[in-house]
Amino acid sequence: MDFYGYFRSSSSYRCRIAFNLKGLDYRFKPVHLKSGAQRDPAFKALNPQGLLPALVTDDGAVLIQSLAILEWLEETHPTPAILSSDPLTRARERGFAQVIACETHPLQNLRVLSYLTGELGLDDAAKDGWLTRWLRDGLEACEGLLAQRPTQSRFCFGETPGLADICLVPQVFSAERFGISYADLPRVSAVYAACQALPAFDKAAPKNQPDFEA
Ligand SMILES: N[C@@H](CCC(=O)N[C@@H](CS)C(=O)NCC(=O)O)C(=O)O
Repeated sequence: MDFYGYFRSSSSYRCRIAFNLKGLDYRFKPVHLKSGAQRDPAFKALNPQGLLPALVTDDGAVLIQSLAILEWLEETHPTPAILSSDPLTRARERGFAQVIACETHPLQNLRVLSYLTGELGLDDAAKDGWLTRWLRDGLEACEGLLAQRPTQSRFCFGETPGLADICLVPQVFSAERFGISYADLPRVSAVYAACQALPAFDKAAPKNQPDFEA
């Protein structure tokens, strides 16, 4: 498999965690987001949306959108599972993942931030206010969902990491990167710490990627 990603990309980070949890190898194809390589015609021929990640399977099929890639990985490499065998828990895991991937992360995306400071002319303080508003909103929702769980557990929805943890960790990492505190969210903090202790998560961290830049 060829995996097109970038060390700091949250949605690439999600896929890297899943590859590691499932013990899958891939050829890494770096796409330098900061210099706009995602808009190069060669990359847009692969993903017309011009966003990371993209995965080219061994059969040459191109997959985009991290949640779709994660679901495909789960269906083609079911062990170890990242989704519960219980339909209700599975729906909760997917709902939690979507709070992050559909409602929170898109508002911190490079192209959105560039539009705020470019076309809309916002200064850095206003941009930081935007980030704090929307990232806190998402993380507070995650804390609420974790508090609602019928059974409290080490990871989001059980004693092994799954889809929800895969989405939560890159989102908390982004909060740290943007200087947004989450210390008052005890369940989010505890799950993040539990995940950080696992090699699959550590190996997927931005600082451990071949294209890492300080
Ligand atoms: N919903 C998409 C999000 C994709 C996305 O926004 N990717 C970011 C990196 S995390 C990107 O490529 N940004 C480039 C840009 O904004 O120009 C997914 O989950 O894959």
